[in-house]
Amino acid sequence: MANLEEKLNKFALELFKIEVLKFGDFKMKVGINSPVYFDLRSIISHPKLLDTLADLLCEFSKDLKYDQLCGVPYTALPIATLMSTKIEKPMLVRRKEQKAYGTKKLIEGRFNEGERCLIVEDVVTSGSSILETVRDLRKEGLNVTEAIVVLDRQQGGAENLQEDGVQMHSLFTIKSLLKILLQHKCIDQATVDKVDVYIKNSQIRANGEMKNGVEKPKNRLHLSFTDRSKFARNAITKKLFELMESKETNLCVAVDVTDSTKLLDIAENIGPHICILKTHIDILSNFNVKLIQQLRAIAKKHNFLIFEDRKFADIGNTVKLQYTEGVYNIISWADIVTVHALPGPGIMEAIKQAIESSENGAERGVFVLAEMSSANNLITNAYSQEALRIADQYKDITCGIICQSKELVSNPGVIQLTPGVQLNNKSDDLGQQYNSPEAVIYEKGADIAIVGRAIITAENIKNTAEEYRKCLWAAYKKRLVAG
Ligand code: S5P
Repeated sequence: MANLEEKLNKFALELFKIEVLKFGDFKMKVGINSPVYFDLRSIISHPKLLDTLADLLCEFSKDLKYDQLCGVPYTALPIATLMSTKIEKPMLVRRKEQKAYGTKKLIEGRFNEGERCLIVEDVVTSGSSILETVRDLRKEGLNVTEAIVVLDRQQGGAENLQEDGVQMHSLFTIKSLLKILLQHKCIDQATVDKVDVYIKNSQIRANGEMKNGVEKPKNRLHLSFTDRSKFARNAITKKLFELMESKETNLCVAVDVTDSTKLLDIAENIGPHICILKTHIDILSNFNVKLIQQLRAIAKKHNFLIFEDRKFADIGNTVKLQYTEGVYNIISWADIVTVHALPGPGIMEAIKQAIESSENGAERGVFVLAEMSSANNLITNAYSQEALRIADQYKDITCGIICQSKELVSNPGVIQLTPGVQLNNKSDDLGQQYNSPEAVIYEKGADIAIVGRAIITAENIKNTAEEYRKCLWAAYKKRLVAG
């Protein structure tokens, strides 16, 4: 019978064959890029291998003393299940989200206080996922001191777990795994060297901070717009960052008026105080092409961008036509437009193709709506995350994200815009919800505040725009200092 080491060698080669290990440049949960990625999720498509893995883990943990098993969701759940049936020990499941109804239990399965629970996990980087599970289990009175994992990426996870009283046992370390692959000529020495350097430079604390080497990218909330312009991923975003800093304004005014003359009049008055003028061009009752020429001339004179808040939300082909055709011919004059992610990536592809084939190619971009300001809107957290993913996929055309919470935007090259801003009111009578300029920048993380009626219905529009500009800019400065 083969000994454990031989079995592990064989298993490592099987994992390589089914591409559980990938080499390249991968974005990790903790925020630094890795030259190697270990993705065990696909093992459920290889039942024989899954079974072998469970056998290996059972053999590997045979001397550990425990009463219950608990797999960290999701990848380790089927692994823990198999182990549980093989060794006939009961298993617990920790929910990722607490149930909103019924028992509101976080831990499923029967247990007694004080029982010892062994954690099962696929891969450990900082150890934070295991620690989340450990905390919930301990809250219920379980005794958790040991974890068994398939791969230790050797980035500080073992030490972080140790600090919290959890000892980690791993089938493979990244180094032992690469050694096997090198011996069998699956990878070359250069790859091993690259991973070695990466491991040395990317030791992580449980809270995600780096211990040494490469620093985590600085939080965008504490970087100036000038510094952030260096992270801009397209020409229009860079231009916007630069004009914000040079004009000292992070104010976008929503000029929701129905008369063209009024629109131009307001544009002229607020021009010196804004970085963006936002239109809903279809609410004008007397739209004409001349208006567009005049509006663009004012934008040029006062150096602001025009943003048509079209909120495209149809299939790609229709959106392409809506963007490039019809009486409004939006692409010909709007620097930026808004896009809902609801229809999926096709909508971004449509806009991208339209931009690429237009004369102004490099000077057009989109804001993606990831959250809305209206009460009881139907956007869920999962939807917002998917919207961000799609926006990221189309970084060449994405300038920013329209949302209500700072957590959604982390990349310093992406601008957060937040509407629902007023000093005097908390809401309107159609579901709009307001926050103060200070709160929107400082607490909600907006880089640009979108202000509508608070300014355009004011008695003195010019002065009010100036007041909001000052207030918003001061909040931005305060946020910088706070970092
Ligand atoms: O979630 C959103 C997204 C947008 S773009 N909530 C919003 O209110 N908006 C827009 O911001 C809305 O279409 C309007 O033009 C502006 C807010 O106007 P206000 O008058 O309520 O400040």
